[in-house]
Amino acid sequence: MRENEMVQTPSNPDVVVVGAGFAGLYMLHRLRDAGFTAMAFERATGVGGTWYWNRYPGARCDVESMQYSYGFDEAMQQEWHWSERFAGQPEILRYANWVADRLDLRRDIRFETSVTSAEWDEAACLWTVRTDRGDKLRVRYLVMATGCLSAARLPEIEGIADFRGNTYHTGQWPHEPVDFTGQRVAVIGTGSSGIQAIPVIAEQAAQLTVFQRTPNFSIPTHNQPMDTEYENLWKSDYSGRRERARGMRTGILHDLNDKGALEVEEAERRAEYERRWERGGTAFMVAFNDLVTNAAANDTAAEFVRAKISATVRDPQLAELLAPKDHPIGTKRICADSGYYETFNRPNVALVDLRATPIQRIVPEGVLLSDETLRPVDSIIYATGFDAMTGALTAINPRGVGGLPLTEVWAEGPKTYLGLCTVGFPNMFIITGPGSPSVLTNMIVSIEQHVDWIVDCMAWMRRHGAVRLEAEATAQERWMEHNNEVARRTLYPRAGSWYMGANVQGKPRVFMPYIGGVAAYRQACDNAAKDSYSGFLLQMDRAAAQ
Ligand code: FAD
Ligand code: N01
Repeated sequence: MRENEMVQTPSNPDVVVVGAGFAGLYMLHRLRDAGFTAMAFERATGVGGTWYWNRYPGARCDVESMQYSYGFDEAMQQEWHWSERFAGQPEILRYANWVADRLDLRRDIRFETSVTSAEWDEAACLWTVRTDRGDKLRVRYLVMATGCLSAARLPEIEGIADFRGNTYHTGQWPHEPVDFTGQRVAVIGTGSSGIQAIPVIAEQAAQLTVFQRTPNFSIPTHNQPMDTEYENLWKSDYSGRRERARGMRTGILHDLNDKGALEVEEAERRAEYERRWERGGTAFMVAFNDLVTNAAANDTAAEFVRAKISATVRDPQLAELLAPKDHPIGTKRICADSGYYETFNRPNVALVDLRATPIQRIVPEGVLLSDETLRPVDSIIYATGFDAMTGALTAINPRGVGGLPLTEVWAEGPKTYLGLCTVGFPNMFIITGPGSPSVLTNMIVSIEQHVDWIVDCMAWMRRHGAVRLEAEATAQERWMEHNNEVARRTLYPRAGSWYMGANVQGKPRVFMPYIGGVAAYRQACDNAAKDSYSGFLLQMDRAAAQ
């Protein structure tokens, strides 16, 4: 495509935002309010990010809808009504569209346009950003709202392209309804996406074969229509509740327990797990205050869930295969399901244990296992996840000071100061980047905090005539050391999870999100800002001040 030197409106805005999910949308809104001109580029045809792409059957949030929504506007949060305790993907996508319309955001978003490169021009203190439509923009600030779970990943299995039937990835699901009626369907992968999709697909397909490499822990959601009383309770003090949520470790207002699992008698412990299992949802993991820090405490929760699996799945051999034993519960993202384990009691559902018989290759007729058994299928669904946290950033591979590409700078794993900025990439901000709490939290709470901080920072720079801001190497080093140290205090590094980069061959194994909690993290960000952006190098240019 011929290069279109400048996009038209506004020509060379102050800021380019990449992505129009919840992060990009709120970013555009705040930038506009603060008097900055901005243009967002979005690969999709519409807004919503995660909820635009992940249209697989059963997709829904696992943070309660009353909390998994923006909290920045009282009128909006009062007006929107969620129909279920945990909303499904279509409803969350409707919500994202409603927000975009209500705030009139679309006029600053270029859809069906991917940002393909970004280069820092040190002399001019500007980013040159290019898209696959030939746009070239020169902007002061680059904001990566590219998403932590937006780079869908097909597994390294030979022969994927040889398959004669239909192939799907949960993270790139078609827009038109997919009908599996009468089909033999394979689902490869049993993470959160597979676990949500499997029960729904099992109801439609003639035969469903689940290919499981690692069993995962899943807690039932017991999803239900929104209880009006519960909704009203939230809305009677929405802003107060949001504020309290911001002070929680995960950004979620949970029913916390300040006791350790081993401080109580067995009967009390079981009763607590039972109560949370019955209530449903991921609050199971805060049943006691030491489940992710103390292996013996964690074992009690893991054992409880394993017992639930064996009580649910009628075939004892199958129950055994579905029971996770290779990682502490919660150290891989805990799953939330609607009838997952029950699905394995259906006559049309089979499990293939890939630990015993790995996939040899995909062949035109289906899945060929290492023992030469062929599982013939009509459709294959890859529920194989994402190149998480870094994949969408390294795909753009911005070039910073001296033309250094991000892939080189992050060759041993992502390094950031506060998860927001990285040394060598001035005026580039990452929303919910590695080194921030992001994926360990209610992401919308984390997104709002990042966006607010970034826009406040840009406004401060404008007021003080600063044209360049870059993370300081020592501040970044200290932050990364602190990150590693808090991660080491937990059981998380014991799991081969995507948090650790373990799901992508050759990706460095480092614990990417910051596990010190949303409240402590917010404090660190606020302290840096209050201290005139300590930990950042600033370059002043009085003439450029507005
Ligand atoms: P995204 O929603 O991923 O949006 C990023 C956008 O950037 C995408 O639309 C992408 O197309 C675009 N983009 C990326 N690169 C480029 C490029 N180079 N050029 C142009 N556009 C680009 N979090 C929770 O807190 N609670 C939940 O219950 C929850 N459920 C989830 C369920 C699923 C199935 C998945 C996959 C994730 C879930 N998450 C959940 C995490 C979820 O990703 C976040 O909550 C949130 O939606 C992220 O918003 P975002 O705007 O940061 O990123
Ligand atoms: O991806 P995953 P996901 N052969 O990486 C398997 C969010 N989310 O899309 O564990 C065979 O978790 C892999 O096996 P193993 C949430 O944050 C939330 O499910 O590597 N199998 C694993 O079972 C979540 O954590 C919700 O051994 C292969 C699966 O594929 C994140 O998104 C819903 C394989 C991938 O699991 C990602 O979830 C959905 C291979 N070669 C998503 N390669 C909610 O409920 C991979 N696998 C809110």
